[in-house]
Amino acid sequence: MITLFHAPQSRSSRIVWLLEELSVPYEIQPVSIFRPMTGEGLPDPANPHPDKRVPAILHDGALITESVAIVLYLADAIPAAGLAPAPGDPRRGEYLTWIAWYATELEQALFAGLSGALAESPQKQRDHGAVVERLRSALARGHYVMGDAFTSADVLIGSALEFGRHAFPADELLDAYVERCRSRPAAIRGVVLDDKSGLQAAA
Ligand SMILES: N[C@@H](CCC(=O)N[C@@H](CS)C(=O)NCC(=O)O)C(=O)O
Repeated sequence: MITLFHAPQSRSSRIVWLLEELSVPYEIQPVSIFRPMTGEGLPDPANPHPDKRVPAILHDGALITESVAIVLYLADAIPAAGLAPAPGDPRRGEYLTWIAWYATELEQALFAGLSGALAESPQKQRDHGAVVERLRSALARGHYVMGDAFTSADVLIGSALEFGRHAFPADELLDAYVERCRSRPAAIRGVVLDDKSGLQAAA
């Protein structure tokens, strides 16, 4: 059994989406977290994450934290879902590249775009432009970052783009991609479960 330690409308929401894509039994354990934007919420003693953050999962006694590690771990653990090319598959390298690119390039460009840091730094502007161009050229070739096959890399990239869409310029390819991700049946179920866990946490 997989247990997801989850706080609504946070980085663990996309793991709910991923678990729905994987179509495996799992349980959601709602936990409270400190929310720096509002100053609300307290770290939850029931959360096994060493920093009391989300997401965290427990699987067969193993604790996994960090969104990227969780996404890689779960997609590999359930190969039948077809969300990750396996080691040895010629597409494995491209898949790992997209996941690492999300963590090291997209997240930074997104927060630079949201915070206004772009205006002060030609280097950040260059990095930000490169992120947009990399995404546009991938999405001009297919529905998802690796062509027409949806992978777990799209869970990270699609959810980050949806969260920070206004950090990037208006663009039909990016908008269509966000909409395509958002309208996947598993993503829609994920939103419902996210809302439900929020109500449970508030009760
Ligand atoms: N690098 C971590 C970041 C996790 C993270 O910052 N999660 C936020 C929610 S979006 C959190 O739990 N914040 C509570 C806190 O910082 O105490 C990941 O991607 O898993």
